[in-house]
Amino acid sequence: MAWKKDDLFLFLFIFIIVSLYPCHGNFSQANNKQPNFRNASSFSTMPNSPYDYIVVGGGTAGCPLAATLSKNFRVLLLERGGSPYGNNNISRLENFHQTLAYSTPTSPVQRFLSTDGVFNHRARVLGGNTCINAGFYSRAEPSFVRNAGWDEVLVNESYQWVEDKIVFLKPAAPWQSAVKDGLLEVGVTPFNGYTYQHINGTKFGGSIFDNNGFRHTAADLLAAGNPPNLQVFIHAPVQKIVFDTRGTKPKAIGVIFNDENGNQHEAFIKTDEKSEVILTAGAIGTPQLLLLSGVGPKEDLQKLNITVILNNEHVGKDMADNPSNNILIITPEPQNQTLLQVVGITTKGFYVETSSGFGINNDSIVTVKNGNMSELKEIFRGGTILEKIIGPLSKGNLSLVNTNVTSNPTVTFNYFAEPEDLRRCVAGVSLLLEIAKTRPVKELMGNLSYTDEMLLNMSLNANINLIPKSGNETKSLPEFCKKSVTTLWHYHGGCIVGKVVDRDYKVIGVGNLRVGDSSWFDVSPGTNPQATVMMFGRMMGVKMIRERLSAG
Ligand SMILES: Cc1cc2nc3c(=O)[nH]c(=O)nc-3n(C[C@H](O)[C@H](O)[C@H](O)COP(=O)(O)OP(=O)(O)OC[C@H]3O[C@@H](n4cnc5c(N)ncnc54)[C@H](O)[C@@H]3O)c2cc1C
Ligand SMILES: *[C@@H]1O[C@H](CO)[C@@H](O)[C@H](O)[C@H]1NC(C)=O
Ligand SMILES: *[C@@H]1O[C@H](CO)[C@@H](O)[C@H](O)[C@H]1NC(C)=O
Ligand SMILES: *[C@@H]1O[C@H](CO)[C@@H](O)[C@H](O)[C@H]1NC(C)=O
Ligand SMILES: *[C@@H]1O[C@H](CO)[C@@H](O)[C@H](O)[C@H]1NC(C)=O
Ligand SMILES: *[C@@H]1O[C@H](CO)[C@@H](O)[C@H](O)[C@H]1NC(C)=O
Ligand SMILES: *[C@@H]1O[C@H](CO)[C@@H](O)[C@H](O)[C@H]1NC(C)=O
Ligand SMILES: *[C@@H]1O[C@H](CO)[C@@H](O)[C@H](O)[C@H]1NC(C)=O
Ligand SMILES: *[C@@H]1O[C@H](CO)[C@@H](O)[C@H](O)[C@H]1NC(C)=O
Ligand SMILES: *[C@@H]1O[C@H](CO)[C@@H](O)[C@H](O)[C@H]1NC(C)=O
Ligand SMILES: *[C@@H]1O[C@H](CO)[C@@H](O)[C@H](O)[C@H]1NC(C)=O
Ligand SMILES: *[C@@H]1O[C@H](CO)[C@@H](O)[C@H](O)[C@H]1NC(C)=O
Ligand SMILES: *[C@H]1O[C@H](CO)[C@@H](O)[C@H](O)[C@H]1NC(C)=O
Repeated sequence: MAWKKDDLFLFLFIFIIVSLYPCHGNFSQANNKQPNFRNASSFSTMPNSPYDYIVVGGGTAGCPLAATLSKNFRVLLLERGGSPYGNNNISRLENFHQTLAYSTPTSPVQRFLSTDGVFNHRARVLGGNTCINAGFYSRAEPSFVRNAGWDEVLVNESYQWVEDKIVFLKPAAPWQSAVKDGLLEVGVTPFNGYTYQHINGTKFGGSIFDNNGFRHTAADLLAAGNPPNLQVFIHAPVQKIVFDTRGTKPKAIGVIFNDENGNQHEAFIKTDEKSEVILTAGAIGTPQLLLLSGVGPKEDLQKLNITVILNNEHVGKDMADNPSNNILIITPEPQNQTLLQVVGITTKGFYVETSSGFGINNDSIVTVKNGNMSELKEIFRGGTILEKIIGPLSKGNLSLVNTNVTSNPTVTFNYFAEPEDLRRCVAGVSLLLEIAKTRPVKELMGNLSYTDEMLLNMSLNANINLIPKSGNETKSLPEFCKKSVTTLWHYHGGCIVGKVVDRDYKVIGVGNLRVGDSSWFDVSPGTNPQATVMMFGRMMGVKMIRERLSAG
């Protein structure tokens, strides 16, 4: 369509202009340098001397971690997916929904269905979920940092390191401002303006989409690495971790990975005490890889004939995903597309966010309908206001279906198993219904007007999941919560601190192996986690360098 071409043109035009001038303010990263990486098959032609660190998974945490460690050490980063560069499905904000709906064996999005009956997605591309997510950026609540026992100064510096490179505070769109006013009207106060900080009340947060709707990703952070020390390979799915089991405890010594032609390679770390394999394959990929490598519940591993390296029943347990429920606001006119910009940080155990105008063309409507995907929900004029509960307290688990790393494991989240989670959802949906009645939101609806029951009913019909309905969902908010639940994709867990990893995120009972991603979280940090996941990658790298240098 012509408007898309014009849009691209405008973008290229601005890109060129910005590239020619020194960088200022919110446009400063539009000329990000593309980092160096190669296809995995070329690994065999590289000088194959051992590494100080092998980082598995070039995602949200893996990229900043590898870049940081490469300053002082020799680092290998292996990512199963391809390049995000030059792919407008990833780079353009307006393609967010279509890209999520498009899942093939090699696409940047890998769809999965949890046993709860809720469709979900994981990334398979350099940059990880920052290449397919909704871009919203907001720091963790101060108590998360305190509970983790982190050095606050280093935490602040590490957030700042990320923000300087790929985060933008862009002016709020009209839809987002209307919902902001609605939030203030129902008492989610004070208004805290534009900020990355987590403060009770209503605020506009940051985004990894810049003012032109162009996505910046964790892959861009690799450009901050030290090239002679940093080797990055794409299309490099790691099959398993290699252990030396001769000593008193098993030690990780390397990894086996495939290349894009299906050929197998091995890479090793140095044989000193300090070198490590670090898993940053995400909350699905990291526990999966531990299990495939023989670290996990003995009985489950033996059923698949996996040699047990370490029996630990907690690997893959405590999987969680914050349940999210929404209402749809239908408007007489189509709305411009916006993804999350405003957030209500309530004191009642939930957050409120909103998006609008889903930019879906007729072709993709057909695609989505034929594929009967969850994304069907977003075909209408208007927007959606959602609540997501804090935590959650409900936990599930993950287990292997076979020994092929390409297969999605079976994942269960047990949404609302804990009554407190359900209570928070009911409070959240009640507030959404109140927001829908505020003047600024009613103005968006023009002459249209809806009862609570109509709003709940529209949401139930639009949010496609495979959970059986009972027919009484619009009469009971707990039923509504359980039956219309969706994901905001903040799934985490599987390698919990104190159970699978220690407080330095080293795998308990195994040497030279660490976890560096959202799989160690027991709650999801902040209103949305990506800020803290990237910050953590940077912070852990700095900490590891400092510790090694001070140890001499
Ligand atoms: C659709 C969507 C929307 C979201 N919206 C937001 C938002 O607006 N704001 C926000 O803060 N958060 C959002 N999130 C959540 C956030 O993006 C994730 O929590 C975060 O990115 C997870 O980071 P991670 O490093 O744990 O995993 P990932 O970023 O997934 O990184 C894991 C990487 O490891 C790779 N990998 C996996 N297995 C292997 C293997 N065996 N070998 C080699 N590589 C492997 C994967 O391909 C991937 O690149 C969203 C997530 C999704 C999916
Ligand atoms: C970016 O834009 C926001 C919103 O207009 C503004 O408040 C902020 O000061 C800008 N940041 C910079 C560094 O110019
Ligand atoms: C982008 O997504 C569309 C489906 O929405 C797909 O047909 C197309 O091949 C994708 N392009 C790339 C470069 O992956
Ligand atoms: C870190 O940043 C937060 C938010 O700006 C601030 O409240 C806190 O005092 C900072 N901590 C340190 C140690 O600088
Ligand atoms: C890298 O591998 C991918 C996937 O097989 C392929 O499409 C691409 O052409 C390869 N690139 C190079 C430079 O060989
Ligand atoms: C495990 O090995 C046994 C004996 O070789 C075999 O009978 C069984 O089918 C194997 N199971 C799996 C899941 O491969
Ligand atoms: C959509 O954006 C255009 C261009 O910025 C603006 O003119 C128009 O008023 C917006 N429409 C709505 C419904 O906000
Ligand atoms: C924010 O709200 C929480 C309750 O959700 C409360 O515990 C906390 O003290 C509040 N923080 C501030 C700074 O008021
Ligand atoms: C979608 O299709 C309908 C009817 O087939 C047509 O009226 C409408 O203009 C199309 N919209 C777009 C954005 O192409
Ligand atoms: C996972 O949890 C479900 C439901 O709580 C339970 O039925 C199942 O046995 C668990 N699976 C594993 C491998 O622990
Ligand atoms: C793993 O699964 C993929 C995708 O289904 C398939 O192409 C590959 O051959 C499988 N590998 C093994 C070793 O079975
Ligand atoms: C709604 O229906 C479900 C399933 O039939 C039942 O378990 C639940 O108690 C009902 N709730 C109400 C409020 O009637
Ligand atoms: C659509 O969903 C149904 C379950 O509701 C499933 O049986 C069917 O295979 C799905 N079709 C496609 C194309 O995904």
